This record gives sequence, structure tokens and C-alpha cells, in this order.
Amino acid sequence: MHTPVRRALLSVSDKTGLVDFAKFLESRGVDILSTGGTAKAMRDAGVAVTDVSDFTGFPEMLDGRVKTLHPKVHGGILGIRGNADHESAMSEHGIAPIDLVVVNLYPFEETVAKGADFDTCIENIDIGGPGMIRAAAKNHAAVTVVVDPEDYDAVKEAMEANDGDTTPDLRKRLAATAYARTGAYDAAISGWFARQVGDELPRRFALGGLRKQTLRYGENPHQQAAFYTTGEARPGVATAEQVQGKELSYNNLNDTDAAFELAAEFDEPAVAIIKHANPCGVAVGGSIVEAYKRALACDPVSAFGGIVAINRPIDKAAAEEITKIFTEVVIAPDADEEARAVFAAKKNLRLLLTGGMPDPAEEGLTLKTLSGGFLVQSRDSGRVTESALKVATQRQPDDREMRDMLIAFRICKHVKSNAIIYVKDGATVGIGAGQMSRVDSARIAAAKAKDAAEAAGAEQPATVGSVVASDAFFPFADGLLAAAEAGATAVIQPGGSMRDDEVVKAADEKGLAMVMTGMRHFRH
Ligand code: 93A
Repeated sequence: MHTPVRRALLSVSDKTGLVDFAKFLESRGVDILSTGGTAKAMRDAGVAVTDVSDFTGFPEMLDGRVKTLHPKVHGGILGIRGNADHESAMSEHGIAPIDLVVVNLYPFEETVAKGADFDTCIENIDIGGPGMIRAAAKNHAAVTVVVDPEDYDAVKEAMEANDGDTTPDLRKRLAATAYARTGAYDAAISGWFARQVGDELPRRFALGGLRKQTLRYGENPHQQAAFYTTGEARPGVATAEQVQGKELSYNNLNDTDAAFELAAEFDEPAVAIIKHANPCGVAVGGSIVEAYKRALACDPVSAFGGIVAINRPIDKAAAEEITKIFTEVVIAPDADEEARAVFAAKKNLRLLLTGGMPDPAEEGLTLKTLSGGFLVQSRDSGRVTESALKVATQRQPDDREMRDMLIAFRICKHVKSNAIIYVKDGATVGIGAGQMSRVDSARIAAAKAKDAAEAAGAEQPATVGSVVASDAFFPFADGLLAAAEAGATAVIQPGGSMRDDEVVKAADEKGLAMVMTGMRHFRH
């Protein structure tokens, strides 16, 4: 059935592209209905508009809370075309069909993000808009619904190509977009309400996202993938500006996020180099170029093709050092002109600038899917301070050991379990990640340190005289003994194993200092 668009209702908060689109509709002889601010914007541009209040014979009222909530609007959208009963009811009640609904919603998410007060947030909950969007999408057989200005062109093209009509396929695609929008909108409202009463994990958990980017593929080329943003304002991969370089891949995004969140853990200048979502080198303190060199020295073989995150603006010296080896992505809050010029010579290197660092202690949720559902937990913002540590051994750690242990334990949080981290003078010197047994992680970290020492022509591995952190307790003494053998002098671990006594005894026998954090940092 040919159903050209004859009447459209436009009611938009985001007025991007509105006037152009309205002029197009007018040029095709479409009657335009509209609400207060939207009508004014079009009239100011010389477009002829009928106010919805004239169409319904009912004024906008209650401070705009009731504008379009009227049977003449909803009947005009929902009535089934070609259905004799619907058509006779519509004509009996003077309801004219509405064929195109262009609505975008009160900016609830932006209002919350701006830190508006409770009442302002409440007033920004759009009721009439979602009602019209959902009605139009339901009646997509005859009605076209547009919720994003970026879809105006698709509607325009379809109407031009189809003598004023749109196509069923386009209407279905726009209906899918419409329900995704109202779903995400309600998810934002629901999450906000739950947070008002401290209920971050409510019985019903809604989630919404906006596709930021369609990715070439997922973790592997045979998987499809896209990057969705939730609108959270946290500085990071979702909000960063990509200054140069090829498009980011799925794995790039995942690794870059891991790298940046790790660099954000430290107040002092810090550099993290990431491969496959695990760090292969982290260094804290000094200038960023020094920190980069020390992070790189931990495992220069793995760092090739890695992701570098820095918690300070990048200068020329650091940029020159970073570009000496192949690096996939660099992420930092900023880069000065000279540093940008150095990176610009490496066309493929992706440079992401975030404008700031996220607060590592900020509350928030993380999510993981599994078959048939998803797991939600609060972000691991746990931190141990020196005063919370309990020394379990006869020997007390010295100041240098204490500083390095705290750095090592903080890094643990960002390493796949089982994690064993050796740190010396603020830099990792051995990282064991993702092993099924803790003792293997301890051995792998030490073996990698040995390899790095041999490659650098050093007399002994850098683990000699280091400290070691374990993300969870040592279930047996073997992991600790492996660390002692590698030359570690102090150990930081949560404690709490059935065999803590055995582990403490082994540490005492080896003359190690060991502290218990009482906090675990699993990451699976
Ligand atoms: O307060 S509402 O929920 N009540 C309504 O009846 C209603 N109808 C449309 N908000 C309503 N709208 C929204 O007004 C639209 O979704 C749109 O975001 C906004 C456009 O208002 P104006 O045309 O005055 O700028």
C-alpha cells in the first residue's frame, strides 16, 4: 500500500538539523505539527507549522508536562490504516493520521551528568516523547519514527526515491532504533533512581548503550563487534579524542582501557605498557621518559606492539623514546606540540588524548556477560595503605621495601589472576599473569626477569633485591619460596590461607619481611 507522508509531528529537544529537515518536509507538502520550542525554531526559519495545541484543541499545560499526551495525537499515530473499525473511530472523533514522528527526548542523561539537583533531573524525565516514539514504532507498518537527527537523511532519501513514502525496511530499522533509545533512556533513569537510595544493584537492572563505532571485527576476524558507550563522563577510551592513527580495533580498545585504568592508579608520574590486557611493564616516579624506559626494561620483548598509557601530558623526550619501538596505541591526558609532531611521523600509531585522568577511587559498576545473563559488580576501587598492613614476619620491611610493596600490590589489581609482581625502585621487574597455579606465576615472572637480564647483558636478574606482591594468598609455601629464590627480600599478600603459618615460617627462614593486606585483588 502506498502511504506517502502527509502529516508529521516534530517535537525535539536537540534541534540539530531540524530546520533543514522541516524545510524538506514542507517542500513535499507535508503538514507539520509541533510543540512550543520546536515550533518556534521552525517558524523563526520561515517554516509553516501548526501548534499541537491547535490540533488537539487542548492547551499545553502543567509547565509542559502535558503537551502531546492527547487521544488526537496518540490516535493519529496508532490507528491502523486500512482497518475499517479504526478508520471509522478516527473519523468519528476527528482524529487525523500522523505518518511521521520526529522526537528526541529531554536531555535527562546530560542533566544528570552536569550534576543538576534532584528536582531538575525529575523535570527532565520525558513522558510524552517516549510515548509517541513507542506508539509510532509499534505502528511502523504505516508510521515512520525518527529519534536521531543523523537519520533525517535516510528518511529524506527514502521519500525522494518513493514518491513521498518511506520503505517498510527503513521503518522497521527506525523502530528498532526507537525502542533502543527509549530503553536506554529508561535505563539511565532507573539507574539514577537506584543510586538516589544507594541501591546500585537493584532487582531489575537495565542497561543502555549508544554505538560509537562499528568495529572491523571482534577479538578474532570471524567475530562481529561494535563499541557502545553508556554516557559515563569518566575520562578514558570512550571519551578520548583520537588525534591520529588507524581505527582502533576491538583488542586495541580493550587493552587501551586496561592500560589507562592502571596508569590512573598513581599520583606520581606513571607509565604502563600493556599486551593482551596485562601489563608487561609499569614504572612509577621520576620523569615520564625515565618511567617509560624503566617500564620497557621489565619485558622489552613483550612490549613490542604494545599499548602505552601515561598519567601525565606527554613531552617530546617521552614521545621520542616511545616511537623507538613499534607501539600500537598511546593514551595520555594530553601531549604538547613537539610530542605531537614526533608521533605524527608514525602514521599508524594511534594517539588518544583524554583531557584528564579518571579518579581510581570513583564508584562505578563493571559488567561481564555469561550465557543467559550478566554479572555486575562494583569497580575494584579497593586500596591498601601502609597503616592497614600487618607485618607477619620477624623482620620488618624497610622504607624502600614498603614503598615498592604498595606499588606492586596496586599493580596486582590490573593483572589477570594468578598475579605475581616483582617491583624494584618503583618499576616492575617481573610479572607473572593469568596462570592457573600461583607458583607458576611466581616462576614465570622470575624466568622472564632472567631473560631480560641476559638480553641486557646484566650480571643478575633485577628480581634480586626486589619485593614481590601476590594478588591473593599463597596457599602453600612453594610460591613464596620461588620468589625468595628469585631474590625478592619482601612480600606483600592478602594473607588468610589455612597454611599462613607455614608460609610465614618459610619467609622467616629465608629472612624475608612479609606484610598481609587483608584485601584481595582477583581479576579474572
Ligand atoms: O513533559 S513531557 O513529557 N510532556 C509531553 O506531553 C511532551 N510532548 C513532547 N514532554 C513532552 N515532549 C518533549 O518535549 C519532546 O520529547 C521533546 O524533547 C520536547 C520538545 O519540547 P519543545 O518543542 O517545547 O522544545
